[in-house]
Amino acid sequence: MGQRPATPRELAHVLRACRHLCVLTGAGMSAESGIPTFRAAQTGLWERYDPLELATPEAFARDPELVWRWYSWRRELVAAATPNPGHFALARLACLLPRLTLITQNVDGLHQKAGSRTVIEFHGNLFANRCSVEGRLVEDDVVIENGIPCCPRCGARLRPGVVWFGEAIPPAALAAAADAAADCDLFLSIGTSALVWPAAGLAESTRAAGARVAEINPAETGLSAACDFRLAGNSGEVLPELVNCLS
Ligand code: BV8
Repeated sequence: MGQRPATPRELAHVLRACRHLCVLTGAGMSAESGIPTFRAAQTGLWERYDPLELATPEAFARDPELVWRWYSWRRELVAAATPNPGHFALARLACLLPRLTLITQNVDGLHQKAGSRTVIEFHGNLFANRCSVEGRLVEDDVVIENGIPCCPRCGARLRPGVVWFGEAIPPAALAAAADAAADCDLFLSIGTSALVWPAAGLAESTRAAGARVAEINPAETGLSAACDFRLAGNSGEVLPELVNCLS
C-alpha cells in the first residue's frame, strides 16, 4: 500500500465512513498563524542557538536565565498569534464526525483558541509554569528573582510547562494518544516532519492495528512513504477544503 497523492474530496469520502479519526498536528499547523516551525523558529538574537540544545534540562541547569529569555521571547511571539483557518476547520471537523481525537505536538494553545475542546498536549504548553523541584503546575503569581520566576511555595526556580528533549511525555497524554492511535480507523498527520519521538511513532500503532494513515504537508516527511493518502499542501488551505467537502 504505497502513498499516493489524494484530494480533499477523496479523503472526505473516507472520512464519511470514519468511526474514530485520530489527528496529530505539528508546527506546520501554526505556520500560517505566523509562528515559525520549530526548526525555522530561530530568528534575530536566537539565530545562533539550536532549539534542540535550548529545549533541554541540561540547558536550563546550565543557564536558566538564557532559557527563560528564550521562552519569554516565544511566549510573546505566540501570544500575538491567532488561530488560522486550519485550526478552525479541525474544530469544525470534530462536530462532523462521530469521534475525533486531537493530539498536538505544539505548545502554542492555538487549537484551544480555535474552539477544539479536548486537546492532548503531547509536549505540554508554552504558557504553563511548573516548579522545577515539586514538579507541580503553578498558576498563582510568581516571584521573579534575577529574571527567573520562582515557586511561591518552595522558592525553587520555575520552568516552562513543556516537555524538553530527554524528558518523558506526561503519562496521561502518552496513554491517551497511544490508545487513540491504536483504536482509530484513520490517523491523520498534519504539519509535522515526523522526526520527534515518541510522537513520530504513533502512526505505526495505527498501521499495526490494520487501519490507514493520511498526511497533510506541503513537503515529504519520514512518514510519507507509509501513508495511504497524502495531501500535498498547506493545512490552512487543505483542511477548510476537506471540511467543505464533508459539510
Ligand atoms: C523522550 C516542547 C524518553 C519544547 C518539544 C527514539 C525514541 C524515543 C526518543 C527518541 C528517539 N530518538 C531520539 C529520541 C529523543 C528525542 C527525539 O525525538 N529527538 C529527535 C530530535 C530525534 N525525543 C525526546 O527526547 C522525547 N522524550 O523520548 O523521553 C524518556 C522516557 C522515559 C523517561 C525519560 C525519558 C521528548 C520530545 C519532546 C521535545 N519537546 N517541544 C519546546 O517547544 O520548547 S519537540 C518540538 O519539536 C515541538 O514540540 C515539535 O514536536 C518538534 C518539532 O517537530 P514538528 O512539529 O514536526 O516541526 P518541524 O519544524 O520539525 O516540521 C514542521 C513541518 O510542517 C514540516 O514537515 C513542514 O513541511 C510542515 N509545514 C510547514 N508549513 C506548513 C506545514 N504543514 C502544513 N501546513 C503548512 N502551512
